[in-house]
Amino acid sequence: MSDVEVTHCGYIAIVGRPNVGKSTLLNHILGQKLSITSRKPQTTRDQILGVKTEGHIQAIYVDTPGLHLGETKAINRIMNRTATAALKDVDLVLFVVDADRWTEEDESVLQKVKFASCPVVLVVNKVDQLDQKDELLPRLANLSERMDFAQIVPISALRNKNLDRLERLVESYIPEGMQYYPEDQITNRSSRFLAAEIVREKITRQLGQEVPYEVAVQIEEFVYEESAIHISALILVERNGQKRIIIGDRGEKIKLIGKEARIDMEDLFQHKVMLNLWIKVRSGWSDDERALASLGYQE
Ligand code: GDP
Ligand code: K
Ligand code: MG
Repeated sequence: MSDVEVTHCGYIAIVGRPNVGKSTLLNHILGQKLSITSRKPQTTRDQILGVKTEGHIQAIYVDTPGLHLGETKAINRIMNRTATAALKDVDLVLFVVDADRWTEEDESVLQKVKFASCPVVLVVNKVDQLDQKDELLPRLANLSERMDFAQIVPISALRNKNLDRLERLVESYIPEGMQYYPEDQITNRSSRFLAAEIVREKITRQLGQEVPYEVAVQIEEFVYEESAIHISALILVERNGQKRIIIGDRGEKIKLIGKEARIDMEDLFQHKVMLNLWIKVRSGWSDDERALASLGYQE
């Protein structure tokens, strides 16, 4: 127990289209890799909470899947519902955009964010790789004419630029309230869930465009022993070709995925990990609401 009593506690939703850096922001605020990230959209499929308790303030961040335009597949519909629900019942919204680009998808997020019942901070991310410098200011001016932002904060989540300022700003919006999570708890998610997410991240990163977002990971075994945590993960893909790609020549790709995942797990769990990966083809899972529910993608 810390000796400072928590007197302020609140929820902050991190929203924005896919790939603007929402999960990177959460990880860097927490100083721990909790939410998986990658260059590909749809990396974050579920809502995940990141809890930061510092002094008398507990900030509960809600990382969301990006809002999508395509609602054709069941998994996209579920991800959109998750992201929209996060806008309700929070004390502050961080609307994250890419400093360099404004797209139709940003536009549709703006339309939703407009109706948030709490203050909205516009977080302009990736300023470290800003190319179109002269386009940014007019765009921001235009945006703030169309919506009343509590504040506009330029940051680089990846390079930890201006995150201190953003956090102090966030804290100023956290209302009085009782502590919700113990101060050493950093997420609402189970270790099993985090383990599955780590494997999914490594697969997403290892593969080029070949395999889209049709990979799911199920943890079949998670046994904690003094010597090591024994984890078995089942990778589900849609097609045989995807299975071949993930396995790679003489199994070298899946070996690498397993190695990288194990290193991240050991870092997160602070314990030795023995990881086993299995792979299975199960076609149609990403478009089948029932199969999704059994994988945990449910509200
Ligand atoms: P999300 O889909 O909004 O959660 O985005 P991610 O956090 O997964 O990040 C998408 C990609 O943008 C990843 O490749 C990140 O490394 C990259 N990224 C995130 N923040 C920054 C940043 O501040 N600067 C740069 N250059 N890249 C970033
Ligand atoms: K992403
Ligand atoms: Mg994400």
